[in-house]
This record gives sequence, structure tokens and C-alpha cells, in this order.
Amino acid sequence: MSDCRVCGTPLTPFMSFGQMPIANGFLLEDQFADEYFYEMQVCICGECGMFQLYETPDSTKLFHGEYAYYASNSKPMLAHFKKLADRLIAEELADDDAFIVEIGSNDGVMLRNFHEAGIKHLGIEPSGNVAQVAIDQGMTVQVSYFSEDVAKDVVAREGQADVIAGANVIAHIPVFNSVAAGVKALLKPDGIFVFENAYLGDILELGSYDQFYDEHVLTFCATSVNTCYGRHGLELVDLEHLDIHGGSMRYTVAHKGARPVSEAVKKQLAWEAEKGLTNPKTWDAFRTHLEDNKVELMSILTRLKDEGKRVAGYGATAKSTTVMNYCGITPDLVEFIQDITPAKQHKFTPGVHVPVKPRDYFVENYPDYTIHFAWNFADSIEKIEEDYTKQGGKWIYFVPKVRIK
Ligand code: DWN
Ligand code: ZN
Repeated sequence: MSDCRVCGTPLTPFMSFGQMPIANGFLLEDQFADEYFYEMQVCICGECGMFQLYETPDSTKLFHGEYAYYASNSKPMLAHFKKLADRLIAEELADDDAFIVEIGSNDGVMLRNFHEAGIKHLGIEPSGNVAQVAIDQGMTVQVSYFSEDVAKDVVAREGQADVIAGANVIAHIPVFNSVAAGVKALLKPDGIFVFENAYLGDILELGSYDQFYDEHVLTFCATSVNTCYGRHGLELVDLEHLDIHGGSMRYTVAHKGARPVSEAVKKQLAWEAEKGLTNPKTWDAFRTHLEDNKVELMSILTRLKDEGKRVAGYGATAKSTTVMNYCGITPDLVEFIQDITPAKQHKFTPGVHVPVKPRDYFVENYPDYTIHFAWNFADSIEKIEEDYTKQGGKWIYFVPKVRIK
């Protein structure tokens, strides 16, 4: 039995995905025998409403000097973060001594904008290889996990921050209370903490079960963010729904009473309460959806195999690890997965060991069907791969429903 990572209440899992490998643990053949697996189950804390994985591998197994996800490789992300950075620069970082700290700055996908604008900045990133990309481009990055102690060190060295940002990272950190206490210590009295992550409401509505994997140890909604940061003298003051990454929410948190609470927050909290988003009962239909989705996807793949069709995957995403391992999609069903990330290429996908190939290979070996594992970038990718479709190639989607396009 594991306890809530926020309030310590004992948890009961209500949905299981079976044995899972490390989602971004792309590996070589000689590493197959030692591959690490854990039981992936999800639960909701009845006390504070935090949606979380029951057990996860230790963070050091996930984020290290060979982390495979380089955020800048997905071009839509560059534009997305430039837009946010421009807004923060104009609205929150106009003073000469303005200071921004970004938790989990990855390869500088957002941080570069503050660096280029000449704003004092600090990235805090535990994966040394991706951090190095940003450092090589002149950004200031400290290679470490974020915690209360690290935050206090930054305050002692650099002073408090006007803005603390975190994109697709706060949900990765199991020590929620240490992060919240760190934010409380590091944030100026009128500063803001802005972070975004996949939104629980979208996962429920879309049935996007692939958003559950080891890195997403917590999955936020307005209710849990409001309650859990509230325990630390902080307050959810604004939020904004984003289409990025298959449906995300951007939360703005401030010191309690420092900023007015927006109408958007009140509306979202009311919607979530009406939906019963943090009630395990609400997820019963999702569990059925999960099982049906697997049966439908596997029956298509088995039929295509029987017909002698060639099937590949597009995007060796962390999300694909959940789908492939939950469904049992092995190399006899999916020949290879295309991915533009050099760190993933010529390796095998976690658990089921499908080979990852560069884009050239995909273009030179167009399959009959391609499972879209990066469905969150569907428009952009279908445009890039127009020729594939023109030549009769078909896409297989599984979110929100299994369908062939
Ligand atoms: O929260 C997280 C999200 C934001 O990013 C992390 N925990 C890890 C990662 O998850 P993911 O791997 O599911 O994210 P993406 O951004 O959906 O991954 C896209 C993958 O597809 C990358 O490996 C790059 C690849 N790609 C490609 O081959 N061609 C992406 C694009 C846009 C392309 O055109
Ligand atoms: Zn709790």
C-alpha cells in the first residue's frame, strides 16, 4: 500500500495497465535481458483529489544523462513556447532586474527566449544531456532536480524570482510538497508560478490513456492544483486550456491573496465538480474504453498481418510505450517506428522492442499503414508526410477512437 504523495492518505488503485517498462527507456539489444519493469496502476486520493500513479520507478531511472526526449525536436513546441515567453516578458518580466527560473528546462525549448531577450534566467534540469544543449547555446542551466533545498540555494545566490515556469515537468516530480515549498520560498511576493501539463479532463473526454506512463506520476486538474498548492499558502489564480499535447492546462499560481482569482478558475472548478473528475466512479467507463480500444486496435493489426500488409508506427513517443505494452504490439505486428530524434534511432522501443528508424527509412520504405503514436501533432505530421498519403499510405489512430484514415 502506498500513500498519497501530497497528503499521506492511503491510496487504493482503481485501474491497472499491467507491467510497464521505462517510457523513454529506448535500449539496445544487449540491454534487453536487464530491462526494468514495474506495475502501472492509477489512483485518486480521496482526501486531496490528486490523480497519481500508485508506484513509479525512482526518478533517477527516468531523468539522467541519457534522457531521450529533446523538446525542441518537435517544431510546434518552439512556436508554442515562444508565444508564452513573449507574454511573460511583456507582462511579468519588464523590469531591468527581472528574474525567471524554469524548472525542467530540457534543451532550452522555452528558456532560449528569455536568454535572447537578455533577461536574467536560470534553468534547473536534471537530465545532463538535454541541459547541455541549452548550456552550449549560452543559457544558464543548473543540472539538478528541483526541490525545496535547491530553491532555497537559488534564493541565497540569486534572490527570489518574478516568474517560475515549468512546462510538462511538474507532473513528473513525485515529491510534490518539496516542489510546492520550493516555489513558496523562491517566488517574490507578487510573482507567479506558471506551469502546464496534460489535463486530466481531456484524458477523460478523449480516452487518451497513453498519457499515463512513469514520468506522469501526477496528473493535474484545477481541483487538485487548487487544493494541493493551497496547503502551502499558495493559490490557483488563473488557468488556460491549451490544445497542445492532446489537451493541456496552463495553471497560474501565486501567493495566497496576492492576485485576484479569475472567473476561468471558478468555472473550471465548477465543471470538474459537475463531471466528478476526481471521483474514481467517474472513471469506470474509461476502464471499459481502455479494454475496448485495445481489442479494436489489436484486431486491426492482426487482420492486416493476415492480409500481408506492412504496418509501421510514427513517433516513438513516451505515450507509445503505454499503448504498445498495454496492447502487446510486438515487432511481428509493427515493423518499425519512425522518429526524428537521433537519441532514439537505431535503438528499440521499451518493453516490446520494436526498432526505431530515422525518417529517411520511413520515406524509402513506406508501409501500407502507420499507427500515429504522435497523434498530438497529427496536423503538422500529416502535412509533412503528404506524399505518404498521396501514395496510398493510411494512418491508424487510436485517440479518441480506433479508426483508419
Ligand atoms: O510530458 C512529456 C511530453 C510533453 O513529452 C514528457 N513526459 C515526455 C514527452 O512525451 P512524448 O514522447 O509522448 O511527447 P511528444 O512530444 O508527443 O513526442 C513526439 C515524438 O515524435 C518525439 O520523439 C519526436 C517525434 N516527432 C517526429 O518524429 N516527427 C515529432 C514530430 C512533431 C515530427 O514531426
Ligand atoms: Zn492526497
